[in-house]
Amino acid sequence: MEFSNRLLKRLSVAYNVVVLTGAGVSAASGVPTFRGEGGLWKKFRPQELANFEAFSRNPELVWEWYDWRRKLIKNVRPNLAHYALVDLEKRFHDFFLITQNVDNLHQKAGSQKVIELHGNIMRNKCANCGEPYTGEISLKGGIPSCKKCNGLIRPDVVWFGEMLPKHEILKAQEVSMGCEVFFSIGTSSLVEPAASLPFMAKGNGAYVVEINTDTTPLTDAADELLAGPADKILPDLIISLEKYSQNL
Ligand code: BV8
Ligand code: ZN
Repeated sequence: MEFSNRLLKRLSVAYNVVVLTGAGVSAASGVPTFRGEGGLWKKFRPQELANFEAFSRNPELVWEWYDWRRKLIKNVRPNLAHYALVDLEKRFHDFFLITQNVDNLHQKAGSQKVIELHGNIMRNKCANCGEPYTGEISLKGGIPSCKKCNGLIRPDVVWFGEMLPKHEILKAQEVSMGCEVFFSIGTSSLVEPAASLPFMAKGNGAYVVEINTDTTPLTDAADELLAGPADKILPDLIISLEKYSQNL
């Protein structure tokens, strides 16, 4: 893939770069996205699963869904997009990887500076007092309860209508507003407050690049859309950046 001189030039002198990722980055690892073909929302209805009311009404059903996703995620590996982001992290003095994904694949690939906006499906906590729960989850024996307050244990992910973890969203907004180049990769740019981050970056003078197989509500506002799969585009970008820097 060819990249614009504008992008390569900016990246070759950039000090701080921020990346926002969504489910599209994990697609090549075999993790279903939410809204695309074969997406999770096609088979299930979000209002029945990814919110607290659904969990209060039918915790077993919600746990079945997460257990199914967790088993799927346990068997998948990071793909070339994840590894390219590990490489990209080493090239800039200040680099932050903000992810909406809960699949732990950025950490598995070796990314260090990951800001998890929507939690992590591999972690559990008490639905009542928030106490982390490190025990095994085996649904056969029923949903485990909190040792502290006897509340039900739930996945440590952010559901619709729930506030995002304060530290993470504040840090994500801070670094987005202070970066020179902002990448939005593999996200439908629909879920707030994550979807506003590229607009905040742009409002503060960042060069905004979208990498997506489709267009999204961000596309018109972005400085560039690199159309295609992230697991192909990102490794190509690393190679082009390497060549560009050598010819400087
Ligand atoms: C909150 C749970 C305060 C974890 C998820 C009305 C208007 C605006 C906002 C709202 C509104 N009403 C309510 C809201 C707020 C709501 C929201 O944004 N709703 C939207 C949908 C209208 N947000 C919230 O509730 C958030 N909390 O705001 O609290 C508040 C409280 C009450 C009321 C108002 C405000 C909580 C948000 C977190 C929700 N949790 N999931 C889990 O089970 O995983 S959301 C779910 O969507 C995932 O977490 C995921 O991270 C997130 C975003 O999805 P994407 O990652 O973008 O994935 P998607 O499938 O959509 O897109 C994939 C993209 O990749 C596509 O563009 C595709 O083209 C592309 N692609 C595919 N393959 C590739 C690729 N790209 C590149 N390469 C490829 N190979
Ligand atoms: Zn508790």
